[in-house]
Amino acid sequence: MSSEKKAAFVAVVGRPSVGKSTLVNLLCGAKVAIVSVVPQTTRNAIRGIVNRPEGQLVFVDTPGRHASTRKLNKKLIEVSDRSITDAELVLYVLDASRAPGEEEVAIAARLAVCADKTVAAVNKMDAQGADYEGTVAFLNSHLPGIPASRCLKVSALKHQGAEAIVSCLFDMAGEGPALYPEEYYTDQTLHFRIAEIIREKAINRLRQELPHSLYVEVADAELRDEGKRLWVRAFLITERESQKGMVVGKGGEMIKTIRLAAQQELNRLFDWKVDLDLRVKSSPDWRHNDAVLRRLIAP
Ligand SMILES: Nc1nc2c(ncn2[C@@H]2O[C@H](COP(=O)(O)OP(=O)(O)OP(=O)(O)O)[C@@H](O)[C@H]2O)c(=O)[nH]1
Ligand SMILES: [Mg+2]
Repeated sequence: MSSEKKAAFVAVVGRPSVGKSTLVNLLCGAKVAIVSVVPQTTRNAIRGIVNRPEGQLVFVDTPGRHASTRKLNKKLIEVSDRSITDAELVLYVLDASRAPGEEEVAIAARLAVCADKTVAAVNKMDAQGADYEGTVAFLNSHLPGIPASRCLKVSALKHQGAEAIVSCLFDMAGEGPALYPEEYYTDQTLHFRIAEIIREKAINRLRQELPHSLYVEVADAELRDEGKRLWVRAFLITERESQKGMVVGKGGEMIKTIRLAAQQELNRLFDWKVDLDLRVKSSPDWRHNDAVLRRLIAP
């Protein structure tokens, strides 16, 4: 092995809900990206950094690629496309427990031009009906450029298969200096991470009602008590005025549950004691508003 260190950006790509964010968190050994059972949870290119003696891999988690021409969805596809183009390597995540279908065929077609820089992670091997051979047969026919040695079995949920992925990607990575300081595991801003954790808690509790209609804005964050406490004011924003009631819940129960769950997780993630002041407001039709989308789904 050369003594030079390696470095690469790795775009993590696939259908919605295949487990990309769960896998990125496992690879990074830290909660970098939020996770939910609702498809299209991830809305940004989210970087998670892995430092090893061999060098550094920067995983770029991306929104699941869903075939729809709605404005928000088109933005999400753009984020995915840009990440694929910009990255030196691609980690293509597939769900072994779901038949491929048209959406998967479209993704394979998108990745055909970069098959030589792609590793396939066949995820959810723990799930009932997981079909590794079937998934590899799909890959062989649609992406023959990916050899069997780069089709890896994974269960992100059961923490299995991450090391093989890291080592395969380091084998393919080029030499280069680290892209981030070695103590970093993500480059997200504090405001963004807080907003995402709140959104995760909200999505997971309101998933029947309005997961896609929500976004979160952190209005203010301030250290208090000689830097021991972090006070945060954030807004959960619905698309319609009439949806606010659902988020608040009967007697304020729902917003309280979301606030406490978010606060608990933020206390685990950060060294400060977090005080979260969480409120609800509406921003009519934000999913069709270019200015809001630009702010929310920055590259
Ligand atoms: N059984 C099983 N479930 C998994 C595995 N990995 C992820 N999941 C579940 O799949 C669901 C979606 O996971 P995410 O990590 O949010 O999926 P994603 O691909 O990032 O989804 P989007 O951001 O919406 O594109 C969650 O309920 C996860 O717990 C796995 O290895 N096995
Ligand atoms: Mg995700």
